[in-house]
Parts: sequence; structure tokens; C-alpha cells
Amino acid sequence: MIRNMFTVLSPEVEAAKREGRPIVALESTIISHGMPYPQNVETALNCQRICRENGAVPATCAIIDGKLCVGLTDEQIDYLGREGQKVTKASRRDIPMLLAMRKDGATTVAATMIAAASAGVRVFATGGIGGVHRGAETTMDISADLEELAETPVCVVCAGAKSILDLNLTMEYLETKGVPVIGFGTDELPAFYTRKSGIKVPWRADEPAIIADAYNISREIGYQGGMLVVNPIPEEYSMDADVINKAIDEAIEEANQKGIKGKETTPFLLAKIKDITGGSSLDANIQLVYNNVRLAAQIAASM
Ligand code: PSU
Ligand code: MN
Repeated sequence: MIRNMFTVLSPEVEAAKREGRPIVALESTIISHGMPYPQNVETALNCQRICRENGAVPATCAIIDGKLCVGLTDEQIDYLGREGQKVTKASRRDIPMLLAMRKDGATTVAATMIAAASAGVRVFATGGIGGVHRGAETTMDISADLEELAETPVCVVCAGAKSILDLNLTMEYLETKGVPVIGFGTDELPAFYTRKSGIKVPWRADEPAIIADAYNISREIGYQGGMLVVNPIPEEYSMDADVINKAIDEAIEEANQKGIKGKETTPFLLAKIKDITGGSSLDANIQLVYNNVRLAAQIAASM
């Protein structure tokens, strides 16, 4: 734990820490940039409820008024959801200036890991992580999320990576960085909207407890980095692979034509895919996040 003057725990998270109860971190870029209002706020509040129902205290993270907040009020969540893309999408590189300038920022996976670790929170649930983008051979667009997984000791539960990314290169990068990637109940990397990608994951776990053990052991033997749990979307909510892949290709084509670059890329693609699929990608996205929150709460309870 790196307690400092800038990390602020909500009273609920503070109490859970004191009493040694399980805590699950949640990110806020997914609220401001990942989903439209009002579904974003609804989903964020439901995530907190599902977390509590599964015996863990939710710690939604964001930068508010120059503080690295671990645990938000419902009003703060509503604010991030209403402001949407007007809030700064904050990754690792953005945190020092946002804190110095007393600004707000919605934290990405990388930044949420930093916030969580600074408060000693070990488990974090989200939808999808950033990764190596298609065409990264020339653009070098590789999300800071991957580097963070190599450096910061948080166990991140996601639904795999979307094929807006190059999934093979994303897995290669994680391998190079030595990040443990664990399929929950699967030998395959899930592709976010669908359960399969055809790409093998190095490890499989069928019980949350073994993941908790592996995490604790990694800390015990001096690992600095985190780990990545990939949890397939429940069968009943998974999308038709052809439909979603066609939508993704179309969205990428449009992003290229419009010259969308850098941190705008992921939010642009997510919104486009939602439009093309008539909203069904958003429904799937919401359900897979809930599924990840449940698993993360179980892992946190086992720690
Ligand atoms: N993937 C999603 N929804 C999201 C994101 C990714 O399905 O909201 C967000 C996460 O916050 C993630 C960030 O950390 O996008 C990655 O952005 P970038 O590729 O710019 O690092
Ligand atoms: Mn990028």
C-alpha cells in the first residue's frame, strides 16, 4: 500500500479496510467514455449493488477535484455519467497533472489499478482492458493498461479483449511482460462479446480460490505486477460472432477514414459498434461487466 496525501477512501472502503473485509475496485472511464447516459450510471450503480450482494465492498475509482478517490458517492457517479466525454479520460500519464491542477478524471484500467494499489485494494473488475490495437506495427498504439498489469499488483477481472484490438499481439505483449493470464473456466481467451477467440490462454482456473492463492503467492515471492483473469460472457448474453465482427470491422474502417487517433480511438469504436448493432452490443457489455463483478467479489473474498 502506498498511502499518500492524494488517495481518499470512501467511508465504506475505509471501514472495510480496517475490518479486513473484501473490496473490489471498479473503473470510471467505462462510465464516462465506455457507455452512453443513462445506461452508464445505471450500470455503475448496479455493479456496486452486485458487488455488495456477493459479499464485497465496491470501490469505484476516479479523480475528483484533484483527489484519487477510491469509493465514490452515487452523486459522483451520476456526475461522471452525465458529463460523459467532457471528463478527462485519465490513464497513468494523466494522474500527476490532474492532481496538481485539482481537476477531475475518469480512470482507465491502468489508472484505476494505480488508485486501487495506493489504497491496498487487490481485486478490480471491469469489462474490457485496452491492448495492442490492430495496425500497431505502424501506429504503435498499445494501451498503457498492459504495462500497468506488468507493474502494479492488482488482480484485474475482464471479459477478455475486444477484437477492435489485435488479440494475438495483445497476448504476446502480456507474455513478454510476464503477466499471468488466467482463463476462468476456459482454455481460450474470450473475445468480450463472444466466448471464444481461438487463442489459447496459458492458464485455466475453475475456482475463484485458486486465483486468490496465485495472487497471494505472487506477492509473497516478490512479484511487483498484477494478473489478468479473463472471464467469458455468459452464454445467454453472448453475441453472434459474425454480426459483432462485421460491426467491429465497419467501425474500424470509419475510424480510419475519420483519422481518429490516440485516446479517442476506443470510445469512438465502442459508440460506433453500439449504433451499428442497434444497441445489442451495449446489452452484452453490461451483462459481462456484472458477471465480472460477481467473480471479482468471490476472488476478493478468498483472499
Ligand atoms: N474497453 C471497453 N470499455 C471501456 C474501455 C475499454 O470495452 O470503457 C476503456 C477502459 O477504461 C480501458 C481504456 O482502460 O478504455 C483503454 O483505453 P486506451 O486503449 O486508450 O488505453
Ligand atoms: Mn492508445
